[in-house]
Amino acid sequence: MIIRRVDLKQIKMPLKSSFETSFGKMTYKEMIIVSVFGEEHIGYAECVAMPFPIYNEETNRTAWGMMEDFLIPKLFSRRLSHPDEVSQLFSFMRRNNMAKAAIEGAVWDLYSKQQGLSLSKALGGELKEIEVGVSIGIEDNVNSLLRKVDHFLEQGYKKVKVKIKPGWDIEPIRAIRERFGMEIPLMADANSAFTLNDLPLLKQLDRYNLLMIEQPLAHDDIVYHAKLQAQITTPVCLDESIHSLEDAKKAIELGSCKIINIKIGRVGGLTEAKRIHDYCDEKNIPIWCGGMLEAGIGRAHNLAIASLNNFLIPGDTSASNRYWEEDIILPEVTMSKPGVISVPTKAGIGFEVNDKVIEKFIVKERSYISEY
Ligand code: OSB
Ligand code: MG
Repeated sequence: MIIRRVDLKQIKMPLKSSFETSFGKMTYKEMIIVSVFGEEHIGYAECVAMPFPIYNEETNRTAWGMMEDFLIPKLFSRRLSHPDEVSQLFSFMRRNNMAKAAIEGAVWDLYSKQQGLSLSKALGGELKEIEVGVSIGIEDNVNSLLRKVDHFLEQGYKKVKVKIKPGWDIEPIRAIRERFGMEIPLMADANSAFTLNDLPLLKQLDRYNLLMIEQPLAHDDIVYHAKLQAQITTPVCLDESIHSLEDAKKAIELGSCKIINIKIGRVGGLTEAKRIHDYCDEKNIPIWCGGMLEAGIGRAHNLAIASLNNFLIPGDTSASNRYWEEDIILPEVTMSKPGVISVPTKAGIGFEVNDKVIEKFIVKERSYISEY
């Protein structure tokens, strides 16, 4: 694969409705669109870092700097024959996984376009359609939460995830169960907002037949999560704590979780995501694809990874219209039937990039040309 040019474009797009988690409220999303130029094709990916280092340590600005100063020069320094080599090439750098994943993902898209394969096929995905859920932020009050849950169930979403934090914990879950019954697929995501001191409260959640509780404890913990899992029946799912296959192995060995949420950005790319998938498959640990409020390009990458066989739980990859007035790809991501999205079959990510929308929201851009 010959890569002579990489473009970075940062865009800032308003979310259709604000999204609040235990770490803050977002009304817009910034993302860096990476374009990697081959001889005939362009590979695309989206960096999923946030404007603030509140989910992990990265921001759009740090990711841009890491790509510009280290990752793009490294990419230009060697000729690749397969995108699996990119994560190896980037392993000199500690962390900064979202920056790494953005470049690596664009190379994967380019490679699959060169091979004439869908990104899903290139990754070894076999699922033709995937079941999807929706992640609902912290709402101002229970009534508005119930209205949202009703709205998304109406659209057919196969899993409802609600964000919780101290003070917005049992009540929203109880209210949803009371209104919609004990059987709708429901889970909670705490984004690290609790500690083991909250054990009595977390134990109360066991009454509500939740599919799982996602990342209840610290973002960098696997030890206390194991203590927690031993004392509650609700399965613990790790998000923030898992950055690599190594992390997943340790968490599974310790009993820190029964389920893992895979985000391509958090684990440093598609190759690592696939390795975690394969390992969890072997260990009978169910996984699902998380989300970072991606625009269409990132969403397309999520659809491709979620087409691997062990993605058995509906993920957070909702349709474009759940987030955006207008997405950056054509066609937009829609459900083919209620709660189901078809995995694209065209080459690469399988969508056209809508440059008109990108131009509308662009805040910064730069091209990098290889000197080799
Ligand atoms: O913890 O899964 C999370 C969004 C931003 C940062 C972290 C998380 C989320 C979501 C939204 O839950 C998932 C989505 O709809 O993309
Ligand atoms: Mg999460």
